[in-house]
Amino acid sequence: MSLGKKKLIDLYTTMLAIRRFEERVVDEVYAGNISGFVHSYIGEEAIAAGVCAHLKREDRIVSHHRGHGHCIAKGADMKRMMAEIYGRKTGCCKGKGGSMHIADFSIGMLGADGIVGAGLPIATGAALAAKLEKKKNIAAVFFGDGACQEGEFHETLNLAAIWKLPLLFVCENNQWGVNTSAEYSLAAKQITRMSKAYHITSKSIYGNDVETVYAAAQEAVAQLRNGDGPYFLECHTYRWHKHFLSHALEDLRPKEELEFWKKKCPVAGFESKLLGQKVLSPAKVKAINTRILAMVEESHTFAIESPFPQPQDALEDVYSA
Ligand SMILES: Cc1ncc(C[n+]2csc(CCOP(=O)(O)OP(=O)(O)O)c2C)c(N)n1
Ligand SMILES: [Mg+2]
Repeated sequence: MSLGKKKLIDLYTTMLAIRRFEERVVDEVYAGNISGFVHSYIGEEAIAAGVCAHLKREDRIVSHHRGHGHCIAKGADMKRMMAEIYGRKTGCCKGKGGSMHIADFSIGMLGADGIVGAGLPIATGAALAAKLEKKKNIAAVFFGDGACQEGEFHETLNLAAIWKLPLLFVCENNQWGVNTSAEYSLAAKQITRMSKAYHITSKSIYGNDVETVYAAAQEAVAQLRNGDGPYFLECHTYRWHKHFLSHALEDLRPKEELEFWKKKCPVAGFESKLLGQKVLSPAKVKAINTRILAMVEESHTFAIESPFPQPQDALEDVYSA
């Protein structure tokens, strides 16, 4: 598959935007400027970029605790994201959610979740809604290898299969859940063995190559829009940072493993490929980088200059049935 120059540069730009945004967040967390738990998506950028490139604004996604990349790839406003991470009133969720709960319904981002696996049934509802709306819209859910050990994972696979829902399962298999390896904790060993057991079309791919992800997601989304039921995409990848950003948390993953995967950086790898193919020039790379860094800086200024919510705001935007 040969993508046009514009598409290739778009994919690169999305990945770089995620990377630069995340790098700033990492720095701010370690400087003690951001409170709460923050999980970095660095190292996994190709998945969000490659999948979301096929989604329309009306398609809905549900993310997980490592969700900043999905938000950016789906078109979220960086300023409102950063403000949310800083717990400010101008944030996507008025500062009440923080890093792990960024949602923006206007772009089809239904939210992220601190409860492992909790996004799966929510996405099932979004896919059911899409099916009932009959507009050929779809839903996609991002989750980790750890979520595949949850009961709701199986319930979701089962319902999506029997109801032929337009639901794209995107498993970001970074091989670890905190400090427990998937090799130890997943009895099925290969995650797609489980999805195949539910008769769901499944594919396992290398998730650090954005063109590979893009091609696989294209095939998956075509099936979903055609009404042919769910699709399961397992993407092999690796996170570069500790489970969450903290001086106190230990990282028990083997150092050599991390170094091995850092050499497979999705952003640097794609950049050198595009430079080699003359799709990008060094000047263009510099210009894209400068523009993104300015956006990140602007988002940061916007966040820290925004007010915190007030105690009485806790009673707004809540309801009881
Ligand atoms: C139901 C539930 N169990 C345990 C936890 C604690 N916890 C938070 S993230 C995590 C690991 C998740 O691993 P994975 O799904 O592979 O995502 P990753 O962090 O690797 O991206 C665990 C065990 C939780 N938040 N919710
Ligand atoms: Mg994991």
